[in-house]
Amino acid sequence: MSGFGFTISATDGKARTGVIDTPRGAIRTPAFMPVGTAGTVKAMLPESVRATGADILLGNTYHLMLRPTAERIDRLGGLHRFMNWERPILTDSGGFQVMSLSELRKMTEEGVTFRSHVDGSKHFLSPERSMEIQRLLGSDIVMCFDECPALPATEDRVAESMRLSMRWARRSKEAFGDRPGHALFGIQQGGVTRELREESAEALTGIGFDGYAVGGLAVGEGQEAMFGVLDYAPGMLPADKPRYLMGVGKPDDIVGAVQRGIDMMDCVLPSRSGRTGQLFTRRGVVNIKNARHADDPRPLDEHCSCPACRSYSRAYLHHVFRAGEIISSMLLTWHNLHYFQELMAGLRGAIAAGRLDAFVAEFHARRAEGDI
Ligand code: PRF
Ligand code: ZN
Repeated sequence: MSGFGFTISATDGKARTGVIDTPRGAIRTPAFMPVGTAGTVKAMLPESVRATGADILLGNTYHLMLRPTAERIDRLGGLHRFMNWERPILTDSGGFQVMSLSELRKMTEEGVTFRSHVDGSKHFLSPERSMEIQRLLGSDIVMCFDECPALPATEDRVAESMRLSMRWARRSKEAFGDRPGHALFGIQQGGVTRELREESAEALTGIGFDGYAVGGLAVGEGQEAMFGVLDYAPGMLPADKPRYLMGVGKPDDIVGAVQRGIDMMDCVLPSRSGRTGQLFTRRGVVNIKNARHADDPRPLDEHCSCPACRSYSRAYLHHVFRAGEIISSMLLTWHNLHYFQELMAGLRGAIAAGRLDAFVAEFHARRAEGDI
């Protein structure tokens, strides 16, 4: 991956902090990637997303191939120009979204045929087609095409699925080819079974990738089981390459994952919750819809420097949310993304200073106090 480099500047226990250098700019790690599924982080201008501290966004093969199509985005100069975000973009490969969103799926060794959730039209995704779409989009970090088995699943089903994903990883690498300035990440599968995670890690490291994702978690197994896997899974992946935990998570999931050696994460939670009135603060979750905020002149969090907290009262945020005003989604999303990025900055600083344990203890203690 020429043009790419991962430099770890400090470690604390299993946690690491550093920088992924890309031709489109640096990604400070541990990094949180806001989700811009359909070419937008909903309710936010790209410059506002940047102002929250994001270095990289996530985009989705599945959504963009259906609408407006990868070919159209390519003709219009690629996803960065199309959505006005010139910094790095990581794109997910589509397999996971096909499983959760599409209708009438049919999977074979070759790939997946499915019907669009938008208009019912028929489509096909394979490792080769996913690599082509991610190339047309101009993605900086391309993800292998994999399958994430839905839960509940038997261990046999998880093993079979993981082995299919490893064959698809080999085809993804072959189809990706040699693209200077672009990186390809492998995705470990294997559910909550240590032996399967080991087999998957060996297959991926044998192929060789620019980074490695831990997939197949946060799919309903619960935090304890997820942390159980994260106690060993990151250690199976090359220490000198970025490790990305896909689709995680809540603030306490993020903290636990970073403590276990994860460098990158993404989640719809801060943006989606912004639109449903759930706000993340140092003292836990605040539901702005709650009547107790109706007359409250105080900011949501007096220590937060986001626009929602700097210039508006809880009473106002409550009012615009209840009234269904568009500014509600804008302000609440901004606050949540700002909170997540501040958390990442705090984690990076704590790792650099060798005081991650103290940082995590304070993180949990403040949340235990609750909103006041
Ligand atoms: N694979 C891919 N994308 C994903 C996942 C996965 O396993 C997950 C699991 N949490 C989220 N997004 N390709
Ligand atoms: Zn705020």
